[in-house]
Amino acid sequence: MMQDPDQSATSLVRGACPHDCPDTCALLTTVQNGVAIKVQGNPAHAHTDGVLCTKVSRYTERSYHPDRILQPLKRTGPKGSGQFAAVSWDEALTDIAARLQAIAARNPEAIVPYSYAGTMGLVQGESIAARFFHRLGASLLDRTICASAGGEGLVQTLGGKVGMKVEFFAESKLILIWGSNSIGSNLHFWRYVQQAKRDGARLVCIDPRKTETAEKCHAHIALRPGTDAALAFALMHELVRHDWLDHAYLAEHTLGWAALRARALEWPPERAAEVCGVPVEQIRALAQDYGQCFVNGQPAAIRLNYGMQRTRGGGNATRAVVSLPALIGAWRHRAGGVLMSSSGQFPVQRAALQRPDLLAGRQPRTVNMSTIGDALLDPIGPKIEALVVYNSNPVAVAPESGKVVQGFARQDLFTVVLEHFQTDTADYADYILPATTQLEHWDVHSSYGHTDALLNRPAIAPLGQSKPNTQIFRELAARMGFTEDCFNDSDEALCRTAYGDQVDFGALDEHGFATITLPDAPFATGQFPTPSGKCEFWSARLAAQGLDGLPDYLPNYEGAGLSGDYPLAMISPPARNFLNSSFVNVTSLRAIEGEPVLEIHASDAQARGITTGAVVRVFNQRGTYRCKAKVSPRARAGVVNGMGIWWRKLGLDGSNVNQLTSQRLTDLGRAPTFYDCWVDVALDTPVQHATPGIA
Ligand SMILES: Nc1nc2c(c(=O)[nH]1)N[C@H]1C(S)=C(S)[C@@H](COP(=O)(O)OP(=O)(O)OC[C@H]3O[C@@H](n4cnc5c(=O)[nH]c(N)nc54)[C@H](O)[C@@H]3O)O[C@H]1N2
Ligand SMILES: Nc1nc2c(c(=O)[nH]1)N[C@H]1C(S)=C(S)[C@@H](COP(=O)(O)OP(=O)(O)OC[C@H]3O[C@@H](n4cnc5c(=O)[nH]c(N)nc54)[C@H](O)[C@@H]3O)O[C@H]1N2
Ligand code: SF4
Ligand SMILES: [Mo]
Repeated sequence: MMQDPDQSATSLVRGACPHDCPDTCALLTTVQNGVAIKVQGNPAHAHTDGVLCTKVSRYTERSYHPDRILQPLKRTGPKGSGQFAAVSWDEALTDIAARLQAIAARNPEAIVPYSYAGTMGLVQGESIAARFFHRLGASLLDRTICASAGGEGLVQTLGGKVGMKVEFFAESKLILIWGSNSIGSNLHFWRYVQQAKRDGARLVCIDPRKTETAEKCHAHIALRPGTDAALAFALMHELVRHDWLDHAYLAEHTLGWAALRARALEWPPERAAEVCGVPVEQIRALAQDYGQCFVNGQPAAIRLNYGMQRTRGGGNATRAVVSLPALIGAWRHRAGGVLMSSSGQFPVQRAALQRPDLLAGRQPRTVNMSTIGDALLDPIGPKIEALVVYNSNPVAVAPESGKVVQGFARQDLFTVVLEHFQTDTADYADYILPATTQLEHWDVHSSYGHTDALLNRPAIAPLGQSKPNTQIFRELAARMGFTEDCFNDSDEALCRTAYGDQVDFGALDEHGFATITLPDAPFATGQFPTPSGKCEFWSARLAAQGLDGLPDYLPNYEGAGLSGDYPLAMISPPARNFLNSSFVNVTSLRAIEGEPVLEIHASDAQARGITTGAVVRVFNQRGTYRCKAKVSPRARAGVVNGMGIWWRKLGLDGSNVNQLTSQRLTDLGRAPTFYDCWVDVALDTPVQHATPGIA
């Protein structure tokens, strides 16, 4: 903590942004007389550069929100009605422990933890919580809802969630921004892109939606959702045909080139143009740009993001795209290669934090969070009798909400939700337990968009009766009779455990961040963390599972152009002023987003008599969702964009886009296929707002 020189009651506290965002900014919170009055970016941290996004600049508005849950609540009305009464911590924890104990006595696997990245903190995420569920022998959770298709693609091809260092994009001469709306979702990366652009770099955006990022690039390839692998193969085809290939790099540092080459030759640009729904000239031009970087010895970089892996073939598409840099030897240069996630660069001591040894030989079943609707209604294995939800809002964010809601509404399900707010999920809880925010607790953070570790110190005391997740699970453990010493570890001690001696805690403590030591060009001479040490175009590990050892193009399950009842493809990418479903209840941010909106191309709108501002029904076999139409050049023909994950209860009709998404899983990584979704749209008569006071 830095005190003002005049020793007034004002202080600046160093922290880290906890949100699920690749930027992981370093924060400086101004505290006056115990009250946080301002949250700013830490200018000493290079990636943050003193700048925060609009959402987190208003952080105090979220933490001191009048709707913050500040005491334990017990349900008094029917599930979903949102009726609760305040109870004491003692009453809540005693009752919860008794309920869980009764279930565990029959079968601990009937208890399921449900959590994701509401906070990315390693301590308030899976530390004491994981110890608690391991000790209990509860079901394990497969945390697949965001990134596991792409993650698996990365692991199979490059060997881990590894890639270029983000700062070197500033020196690239060609940047492909692929499946990412960087200005909306990765703002600090965009600063490096602007630097490169000033120095003459060419920028190409590959995205079905004409985003604010696409508008600022030199070229935009608005392909159909889920067709990225076809585009990648056509690029390879052109690289082969023109011999824009780094033969030495291919020979020394890759595995399976002959086979990949043969597959690429099946993809002339004309074929890909047909599949992707883009002009063939665009594909040729992109191949030319990429190939010329090789010819001229200039660095070419790809910023791949998770937006392109939320369709059936997302894992394979990732494998195809992350194979590209090896063809032209882009990895030889520190400003060349690809970055999808940097999270694998951090030496996180997971076993020490999460203590899987507490399972003591038990092997509980694993429940996939992405199919929680089906798991609650029609379980594989023992029926789910209790859910403990923290750091997530599944009723809003999980696919096929109709089934998720039906599952959460089960009378015989006991649900505990640790939260800041009464979210859509909390409405279905038996108990809501008030959790602290990042301003009120300790944590330590990795990043998936840069390679600095960060420390978060509490800036203020917990508001009301709220407690950190860790403390809630400590107290629950005590009531369950778990006496292991590890439940007594303090949050500060857990912060030290997170990286053990792999990161200098003194540096973290002094500056609030510490850079992980890594080579500038990690794969300049191969040394991929794969079994072979090479970039694995062909994966023996996948082949051993009976899967295709090579990447391939797998068409979507659903979507425009496929035969069936629903003629439009729908994607539902993030809204700039929300963070998944977080911040939807912050009035000033919701005011910027306005209302839930469906962007639709003029031709698709005209065919349906739809104009901007009209209330429309968006529907398919899974359900109907009402929102406002916006006829917009941001939408390509045949694809509609349902923007943002609104809280269901703050939407027009008490639902959101996930009413329409399916529980089908991706090819690799068991992940959801949010953007592999067909729908139709029709004009609707205006409806009243479901919730009073939401104008
Ligand atoms: N402001 C804001 N920032 C966020 C988030 C947020 O909700 N709001 N969410 C955070 C989270 S959880 C994550 S995982 C990260 C990354 O989250 P991502 O989901 O990668 O989000 P975006 O960077 O917006 O990129 C998604 C882009 O992919 C495009 N897209 C959709 N389908 C396809 C496809 O098939 N192919 C291609 N090429 N593009 C496609 C969409 O139109 C969109 O512009 O962002 C994080 N940052
Ligand atoms: N249709 C569609 N659906 C999507 C996506 C999409 O693009 N389209 N994106 C998907 C992606 S990429 C992701 S990552 C998921 C995200 O889904 P979630 O991980 O569920 O993210 P959020 O919706 O932000 O909800 C996080 C919740 O955690 C709470 N929280 C934050 N900090 C703490 C804490 O310290 N303690 C406790 N107890 N609670 C805390 C917040 O108040 C918030 O309600 O959604 C997925 N769903
Ligand atoms: S949400 Fe992202 S951009 Fe905004 S402050 Fe947090 S890390 Fe930075
Ligand atoms: Mo995500």
